[in-house]
Amino acid sequence: MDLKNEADYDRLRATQWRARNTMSRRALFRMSATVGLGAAVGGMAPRPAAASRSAAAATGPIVKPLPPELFVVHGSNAEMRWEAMRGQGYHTPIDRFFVRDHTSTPLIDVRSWRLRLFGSGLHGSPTLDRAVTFSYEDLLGLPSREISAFIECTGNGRGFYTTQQNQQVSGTAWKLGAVGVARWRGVPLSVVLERAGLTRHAVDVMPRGLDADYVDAGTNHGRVRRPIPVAKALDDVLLAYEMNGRPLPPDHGFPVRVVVPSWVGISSIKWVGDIEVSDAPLFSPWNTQYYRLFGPDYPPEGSAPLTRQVIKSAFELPWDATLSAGRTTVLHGRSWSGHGAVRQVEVSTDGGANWRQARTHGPGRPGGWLRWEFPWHPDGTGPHTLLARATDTTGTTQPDTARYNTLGYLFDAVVRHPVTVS
Ligand SMILES: Nc1nc2c(c(=O)[nH]1)N[C@H]1C(S)=C(S)[C@@H](COP(=O)(O)O)O[C@H]1N2
Ligand SMILES: [Mo]
Repeated sequence: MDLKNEADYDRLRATQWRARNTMSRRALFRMSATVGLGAAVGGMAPRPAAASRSAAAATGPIVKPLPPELFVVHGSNAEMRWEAMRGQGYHTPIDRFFVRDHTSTPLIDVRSWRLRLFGSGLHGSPTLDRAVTFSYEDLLGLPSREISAFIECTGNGRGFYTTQQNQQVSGTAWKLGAVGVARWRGVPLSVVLERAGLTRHAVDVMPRGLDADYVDAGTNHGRVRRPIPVAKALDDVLLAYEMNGRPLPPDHGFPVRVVVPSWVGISSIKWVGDIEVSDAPLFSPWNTQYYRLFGPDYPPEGSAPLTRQVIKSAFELPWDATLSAGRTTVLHGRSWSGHGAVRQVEVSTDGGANWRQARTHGPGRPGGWLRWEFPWHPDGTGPHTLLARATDTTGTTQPDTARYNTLGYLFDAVVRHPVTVS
């Protein structure tokens, strides 16, 4: 079986998931209990019935329902349909937030869950067996912060390398729906690092998930983990336990996930179990063989490990939408960048020949997105191509083509969105 082939990979995962489900009744019960406890501790109304219902209905690696009007499922991943953001507020509701699982969503018992910090960058906790530990209640008792931030898969837009640029890339062929903006509440990672005894010599911090080992092409890479530099860790990284005002849902990292604003989605480790803090650089497959740029334009070991997401725009429209002729339709969309707030968006309704500025809703926010609209009166029936092109505060504008890399990361080019006027 070729595990680099997505279909093979997905079949294997489906088999593994079915095997797991035959023994999952106790896990489901545990989860309904844990969500109850989490909610009680967090001072919110418990939702155990809803949680066990959605878990019982799950037929794949993802726990929450994935109705086809909201999601396109790619194996263990689920992409949001952009038309599902039409009429929504600033944030992406949980019921339509994309999910990217390397294996499958684990159901974690919050009563026995502990966060463990260890490593040469801490005073007196060199190894995992001498780790500083925090329970869920410990974290809830620490100073908290709430931020709005997007989480976006580094491969978001990957499918357009092939469909727009005629280039072969490997990985999930996402359109633009592997992104969402949520309100995240939790403890700043800096607070936990200070309490754990951070030294002045620490350079890297590596959170690791509690989901299953990731096996790719017959190689077991161990549990999902990726280092972040201590400067970023101390800046704006959150250990989040709430999403949009509720306890984190299982698929998004319950009980606690890392949120690394503006950075590649892989940095935001879900179901975090331990964090290694080191006085020397750390490595994992996720900052060496994945999440670097490879290909003819790059050195053999790849680019430097990826950090910030690039600039993108999306219309809140179905792919191949049908629009009515003879009247004005207001087109809506959102643009975002990991390098700074979006400051301007232009739209073309004629395949890129003419561009006009979209009307934007308030100023852009770093780490978030900017909503915009554009009234359009189509001048004829038939197929049309809509384009949106954003510029951020660094002066970067979306290019016509994205720079090729074999793993199809960081697609930033203007997307050609087909519609039919009839
Ligand atoms: N433990 C763990 N963390 C993880 C992942 C994972 O599979 N396991 N996937 C990563 C990737 S690649 C992305 S894009 C985001 C997706 O977050 P979401 O599923 O909440 O949208 O989580 C990241 N954190
Ligand atoms: Mo991702």
